[in-house]
Amino acid sequence: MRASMCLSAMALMASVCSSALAGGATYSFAEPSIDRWMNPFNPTRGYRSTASTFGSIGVNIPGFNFDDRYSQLLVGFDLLTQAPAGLGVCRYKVTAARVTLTVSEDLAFKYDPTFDILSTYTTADDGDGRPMELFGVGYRNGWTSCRIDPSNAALSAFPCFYEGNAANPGPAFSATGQPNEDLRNVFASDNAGGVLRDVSNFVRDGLRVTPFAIGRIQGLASGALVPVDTDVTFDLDVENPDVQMYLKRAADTGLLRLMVASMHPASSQGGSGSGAFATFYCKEIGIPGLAARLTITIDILPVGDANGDGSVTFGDITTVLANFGTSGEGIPGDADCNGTVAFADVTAVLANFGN
Ligand SMILES: [Ca+2]
Ligand SMILES: [Ca+2]
Ligand SMILES: [Ca+2]
Ligand SMILES: [Ca+2]
Repeated sequence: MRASMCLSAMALMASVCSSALAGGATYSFAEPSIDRWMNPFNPTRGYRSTASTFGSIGVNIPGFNFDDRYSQLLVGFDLLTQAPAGLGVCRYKVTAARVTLTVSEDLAFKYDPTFDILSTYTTADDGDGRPMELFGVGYRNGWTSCRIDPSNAALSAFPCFYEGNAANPGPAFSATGQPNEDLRNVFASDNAGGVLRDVSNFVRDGLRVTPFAIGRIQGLASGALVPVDTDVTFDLDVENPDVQMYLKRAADTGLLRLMVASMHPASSQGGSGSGAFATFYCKEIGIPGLAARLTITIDILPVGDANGDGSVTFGDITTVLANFGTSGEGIPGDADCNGTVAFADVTAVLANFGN
């Protein structure tokens, strides 16, 4: 509709249309809509003031068999409270996204700013600690993301994975409440090939996993113990197509959900300070600036922009032809956003040429 209006009045309206349709904006969220400690033995569901992340390699409790990424932290931001949602996945391009968390325990774990490859987990710690990692999120048992609104009962019940409180403690860890592996209702995923696979048991399954981001600490040396109240920044790898697709979907739904995880050993296995693992503030700490925050830059692409460079030019015809006959969500060449690349996409480029 908007595109045809632009076309019919192109001579007069070209500059107005392009400014209305194209261009990006940066949005900042001072705290998450939801933050929840995804540990099977979390009795307080969504309303703990801190949440820790650690692995279960080497943990052996008779009768239990935990996920490798045993303790995860779910953080979510309702982008739709600030950014336009629902334009179609292919209309969005996220050019930057940064999540910042703050450490709530003093000198509990070593700072490892680099990715640890799979083989370092199958033998022993590689000696320089474990990185803090950020992932996308997948669901089991019919749960899904909804806008967080505690005043709306329908949004604080199945299938919405909501933020619990003392009166309504939030969804259980798994369908049965069981803590064992492959059961968690919400799990970390790397969206490999566009598929939201559960990477919680990547060591057991031998998965080569690519996190969306590694946590970085400004001014702290690799291997140093991390002081309390240290900020950890996660710059999402928007150039990774799996990450970009996840973010495009999030921009379209208006709901971004992410999982913080690390393979730090649990405290029972030793380590300096109060525990060998990372612990972060949640918004229930009640102090502004300590819970997870997000800065995200979202470009809205013009209709007809088949190659996602922000304008509709001859290069988009080339991209349509180069991808002719392919199909999938948000793929290059899909100028009319219908999920396939066909002749109609050439028409869509020509109809919006110059936008
Ligand atoms: Ca919370
Ligand atoms: Ca390491
Ligand atoms: Ca283009
Ligand atoms: Ca198409």
